[in-house]
Amino acid sequence: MTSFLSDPAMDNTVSQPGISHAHQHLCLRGWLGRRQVRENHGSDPALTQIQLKVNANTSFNKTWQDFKNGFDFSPQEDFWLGNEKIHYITASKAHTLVVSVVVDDAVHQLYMYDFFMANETADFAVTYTETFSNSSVESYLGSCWGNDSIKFSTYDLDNDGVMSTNCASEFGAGWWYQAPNCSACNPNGDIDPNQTERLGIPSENFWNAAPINTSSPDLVSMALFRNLS
Ligand SMILES: [Ca+2]
Repeated sequence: MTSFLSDPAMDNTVSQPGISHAHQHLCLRGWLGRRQVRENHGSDPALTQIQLKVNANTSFNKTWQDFKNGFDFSPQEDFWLGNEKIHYITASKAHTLVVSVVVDDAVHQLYMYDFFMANETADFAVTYTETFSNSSVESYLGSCWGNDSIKFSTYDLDNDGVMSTNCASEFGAGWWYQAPNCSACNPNGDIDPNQTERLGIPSENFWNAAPINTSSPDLVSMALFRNLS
C-alpha cells in the first residue's frame, strides 16, 4: 500500500490553489498512520488530521458525546478528532477538507473547499462551497456529505431526517446522514459480517472505477488544510 508514495503520477492528483505541495505530501504520508501525522502536525499547524479508518475491527458505532469529544483506538491508530474541535478549527480560519480513500491500491482524493462544521447547537452540520476531484469516482465522494448543511447523527441522537430508520444504527457509525437513503457511502462503518461490504450501503461500487468491483476501502483518511489565502 506504500507504492503510490513514490508514484510521480500522484503529484498530479492535487492542484488545489492555496495548498502547498508539501502539504499534499503530508496528506499522503498521513495514510501511513496517525502517529506520523501527529509528528508532522507538530511542525505544521496548517494540517490537522481529523479521522482515520484503516482497521476493520475498530467500531465507530459510538455515542454523540464520544463523537463530540473524539476517541481513538491506539495502538491501532484509528481515531476521530472530535466534532467540537473540528468546529473550532473550521470556525477559526477557512479550511479545505481532503478526503483520501485507498481501494485496491488505487488512491482517490476529494477536496472540499471552505469546509465548515457548525457548533453543537446546530448539530455539527457541515457546509462547503465546492469540491475538486480528478475523476468521476472521486467526485462521488461528495455525495457522502450531501449538499445542504447536513446534520451529524449518532445512534443515540438521530438527526438524519429519515423517519423509517435510525441511519447511524443501521450503518453502525456516526456520520452526516440525510433523507431519503441515509448515505451513499459509509466511511466510518464496519464491514458487514455477512458480506464483504460495509454496513448499510447497497454496494461498494461507490468507491470503485470501472471495471466495477466490490472491494471495500482499505483506508479512509480525512484531514483539514488551512487555506493560505
Ligand atoms: Ca431517523
